[in-house]
Amino acid sequence: MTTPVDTALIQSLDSQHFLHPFTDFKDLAARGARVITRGEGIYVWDSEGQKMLDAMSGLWCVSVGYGRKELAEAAYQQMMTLPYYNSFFQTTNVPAVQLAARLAGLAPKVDGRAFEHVFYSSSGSESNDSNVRMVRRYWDLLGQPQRKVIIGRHNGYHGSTMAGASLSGMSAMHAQGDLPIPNIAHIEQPYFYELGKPGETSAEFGVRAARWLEQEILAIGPDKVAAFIAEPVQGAGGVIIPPDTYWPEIQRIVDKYGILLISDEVICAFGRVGHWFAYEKFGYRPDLVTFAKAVTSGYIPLGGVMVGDRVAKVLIEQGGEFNHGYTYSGHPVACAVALANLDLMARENLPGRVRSDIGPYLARAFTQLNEHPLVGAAESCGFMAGLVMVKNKATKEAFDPRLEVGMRCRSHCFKNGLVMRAVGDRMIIAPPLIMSHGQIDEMMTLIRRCLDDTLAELRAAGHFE
Ligand code: PXG
Repeated sequence: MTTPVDTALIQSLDSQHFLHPFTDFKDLAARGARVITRGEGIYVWDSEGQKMLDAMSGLWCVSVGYGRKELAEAAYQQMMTLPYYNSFFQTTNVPAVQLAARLAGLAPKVDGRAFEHVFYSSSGSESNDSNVRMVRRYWDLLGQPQRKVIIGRHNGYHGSTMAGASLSGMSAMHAQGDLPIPNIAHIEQPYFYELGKPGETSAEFGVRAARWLEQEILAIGPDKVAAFIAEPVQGAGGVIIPPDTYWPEIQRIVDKYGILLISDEVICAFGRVGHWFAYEKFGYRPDLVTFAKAVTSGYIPLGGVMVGDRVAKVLIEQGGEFNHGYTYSGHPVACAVALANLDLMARENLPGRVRSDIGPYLARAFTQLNEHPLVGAAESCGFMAGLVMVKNKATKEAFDPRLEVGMRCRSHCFKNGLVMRAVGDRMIIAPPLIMSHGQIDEMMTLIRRCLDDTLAELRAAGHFE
């Protein structure tokens, strides 16, 4: 058991010394941070002893749940054997090589194209920085240095470094720090609920949304476009699931103009949507795949890029130094933990479980929330799901953003012992992939309770009929 924690002391030191990510520091200092002290299975506990069902897997990462001793053991063993060595100067290490080979084996070939190579980093953001560097190097080597523009999407999330935040399509992030950096463009997201036209089917919308890419390519000039980057399902943007017609049309367009396709699978890989890699589910052929988070189930930082044959061949065969890399590229302890994590995922068949058991089970339960008076639309993909709370279901009228309905709901979640994330008025989940049916039922009961409590609060304040 853990030793008791002096909550007031930790909160005070926290506000004195710790600047949290994506946080209003003044506001947090006034409220005090919740101190999370322990995790086991799908639950976490705070320093006051409150138990919470973690429907967000930490931050989309703890896919195998908390307290898995195999992962701690793998880290311990590797630290005792070789805690660190670099891979810069003609050296390598065993776990980094083994993991690269394992990942290459897990990434399915599509139309004969394989992913035989991995470039490592320690996070999703760094991996996308590596993508920008690698994409530009690729086109330089092919004698097309004018191909510099990378197209992302509004409300996409690709990280928080200068390049990661630039590829992301979040206006609040761009507003702070003169972003995006040059040669990054954005198209609109495939969010049917908000952007579908009256009378349009989701299939029709999916094709129309994909064609925004073609319009942007033509506006920029096809010979200037280097790559398109997108998440298979937008995570941080609010679990925005594209219509089935979206990805095939995107594939047609990138093929037509010969531009590289980057699948940012930092959230979607390693079972989240029922496959080791999400491009398999959606049936497209990326050239680069970003990964991080669940590759170690968040137990230790690790990220990277799966480099497909098309890019790897040029980088390797043309030669010349690629002037890019990190101290921790191929960190032996992180790679050893990833290997143990992937072993565990394979042993427990987590991608298969999501695909044919708990994914469909969650889908049945979650879509029933469409009947709730507050819910405009509720849908899931694999083991991630999102719903939008609206003022009027029939007209899709949104709440006044100043009411902060999502944050109100999130407060009810904490109170009821549930961790659920609010993105505006969307409530989203990405629970650990180890959940039993009983635990999914327990989570759904909590979600309903939180929606009911939010509804009662809005009604009492006269904000809902
Ligand atoms: N790409 C995607 C698709 C992500 O979801 C990153 C890149 C960046 O990864 P790092 O490891 O640099 O954080 C992410 C990260 C949220 C939230 O609020 C989501 C992320 C990170 C922090 C918060 O949902 N995703």
